[in-house]
Amino acid sequence: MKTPLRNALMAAALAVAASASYADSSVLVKGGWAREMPPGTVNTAAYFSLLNHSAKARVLIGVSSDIAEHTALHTTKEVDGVMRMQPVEQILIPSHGMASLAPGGDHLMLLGLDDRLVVGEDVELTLEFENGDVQRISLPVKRGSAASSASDSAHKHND
Ligand SMILES: [Cu+2]
Repeated sequence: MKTPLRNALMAAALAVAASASYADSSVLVKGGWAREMPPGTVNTAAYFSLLNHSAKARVLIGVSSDIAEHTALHTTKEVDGVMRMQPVEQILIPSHGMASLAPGGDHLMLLGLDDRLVVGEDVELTLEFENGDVQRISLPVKRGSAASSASDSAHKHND
C-alpha cells in the first residue's frame, strides 16, 4: 500500500537521479587544432580548450589516436631558466571552469606518426576521462607560428 510519505521519497529519489545525469553531461571542446609537421618529423602537438559546465570537476586522463604510435599529455615548465616539456598524468577541468591546452603550456603530444600532418587534414582523437567517459573529437591541422613550433617540435621522446 502506498503512503504519501513513500511517494514523496520516490519523487526525491527521482530528482536526485535526474540531477546526477545532468552533472555528468559531456565536456565541450573549443578551438582545437593540431600542428602541421615539417617534412622529416614524426612528432607533433595538438591544442584545445575543454569547458566543463557541470557541477563536478572532470579529469582528462588520456587521449588515443589511430594515427599516432603514442600520445602523451605534457605541460611546459621553466627549469633552470629553460622552458622544458614534462609529462603529466592528467589534466583537471574544474567544475564550471575550463582547461586550455595551448602552445607554451599544457598540450597533447602525438608521437610516432607514419604520415606527416599537413594543413587541410583533420585529426581524430578520443578523449578519455577519469569517470569512464570517452569523447571523440576532430581537430583541423593548422600551421603554428615559428616560435611556438620550435618549442613543441623539438621535443625528444624516449621510451
Ligand atoms: Cu610536449
